[in-house]
Amino acid sequence: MITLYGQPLSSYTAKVRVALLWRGLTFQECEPPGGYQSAAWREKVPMGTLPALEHDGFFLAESEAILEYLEDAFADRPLMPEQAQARARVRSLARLHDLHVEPRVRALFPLIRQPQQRARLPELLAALDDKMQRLSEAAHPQPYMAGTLPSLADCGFAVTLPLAHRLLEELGQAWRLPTALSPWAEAMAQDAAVQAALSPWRQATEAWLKAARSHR
Ligand SMILES: N[C@@H](CCC(=O)N[C@@H](CS)C(=O)NCC(=O)O)C(=O)O
Repeated sequence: MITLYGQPLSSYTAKVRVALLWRGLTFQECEPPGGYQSAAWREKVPMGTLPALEHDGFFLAESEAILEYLEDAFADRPLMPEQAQARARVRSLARLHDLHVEPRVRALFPLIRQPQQRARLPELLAALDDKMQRLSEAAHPQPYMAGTLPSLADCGFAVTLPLAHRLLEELGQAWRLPTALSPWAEAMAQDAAVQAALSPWRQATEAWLKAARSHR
């Protein structure tokens, strides 16, 4: 039995959902026991973050560790190539998402909630575009980030880049991916598992944006 602990609005939860659906695994989803940021949740995940995964009594936090665990535990449905250097490249691109790109997207959230911060948009947009340009130079998608097949390197970007697009749209800013990433975006848009994984996250994001709009 696999349980994904998370919340619909959590993009890192959606990242793990992409991997689970790509693998065709059956799983249930639960909100964190006691609620997000609760003492009960911190007892299980000291950093208090989402998501976490439970598999037959084994409990694990941190999305990238979860993705690698699924790779080891369900080896018949790989999201990693076999060759050592190709595997390392997948990990490197996945790190690039978590450490460089996602934080630049997350930095846009305060601008949605607090219109007085919007003067920072040009600076934040330039920082994001710089990371996107570097990503396009690092990845050369064919059409997936690490080659011709989906891999762990795609899971985070599958959520974060639509999130960037949606947040910037909300901020009145048209945004386009670097041309080299267009085939990747097209592949994601046509991928049924990715779109199913994003569905609860999209709904929650729209509800959050609506609520943020009404509080301004
Ligand atoms: N490195 C963590 C990051 C997860 C993360 O930042 N999750 C967000 C929700 S999408 C969160 O829990 N934020 C609250 C916090 O950091 O306290 C992972 O990959 O699981």
